[in-house]
Amino acid sequence: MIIAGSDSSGGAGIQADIKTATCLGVYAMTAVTAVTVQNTTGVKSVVPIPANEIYNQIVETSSDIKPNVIKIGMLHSTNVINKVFKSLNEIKIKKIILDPVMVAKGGSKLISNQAVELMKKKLLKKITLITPNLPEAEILTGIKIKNKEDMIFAATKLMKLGVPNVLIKGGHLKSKKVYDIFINKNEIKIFSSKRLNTNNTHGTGCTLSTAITSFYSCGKPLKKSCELGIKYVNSAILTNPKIGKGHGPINHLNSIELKRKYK
Ligand code: PXL
Repeated sequence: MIIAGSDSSGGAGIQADIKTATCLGVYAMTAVTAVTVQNTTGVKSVVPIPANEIYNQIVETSSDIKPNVIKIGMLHSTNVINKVFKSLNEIKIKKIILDPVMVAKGGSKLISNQAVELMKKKLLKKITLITPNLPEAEILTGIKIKNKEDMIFAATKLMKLGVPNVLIKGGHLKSKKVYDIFINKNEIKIFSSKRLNTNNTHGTGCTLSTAITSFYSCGKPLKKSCELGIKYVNSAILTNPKIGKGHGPINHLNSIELKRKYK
């Protein structure tokens, strides 16, 4: 079950989430939180879906088909966070992965300041894993992150706020390789990947959190799900279709092969 916003350009948000789950062999249900008008050059408008409708989408779909795991993306207001929180309590699914979406690739804000505070106070205690990028981790912890040690420090602070597992993504760090750090009370694992020099990274955060959700929903352990999710996103960036005039999309299809009869 994916709770997130729609991206009309198809590269991020719910569209990226459904493509990712589907290409990894997983069935996706959705609760749309907002409809954005955007293309690869930027967000033109954001229309929120009424919080009650978001609540209904979550409760009605889950009472029919029980989700294995829930992924949460864009939650723009305190009202939405409160209603999502209420629905999570009712449907009693314990495996929840939160991508704390704050800003779109072009710089548009996708969440209010009050909502960030409520996310910290309420939602972080309810989830299994959070997957912030560096700017999001900085906002949630108040820690300025300049290197791997700062990343670990910020991850520890997030654990103190009540999240048992943290994956901080290091794509924004000025480093030769990309370091993503997974941490919980038992271990610290640094995943290191090749940095790919391209502008076409729209939707990488949405895609990674849903890839992790997909692997986790199939029964893989959380750390392994993170490792495989990072691999999937890395391949998707490497084989990106080079379309769009701004931050282009990545290749969600990289995991699948078309059968001969459809060629
Ligand atoms: O990548 C963050 C993100 C999340 N959700 C929606 C988005 C974006 C970025 O554009 O549009 C709906």
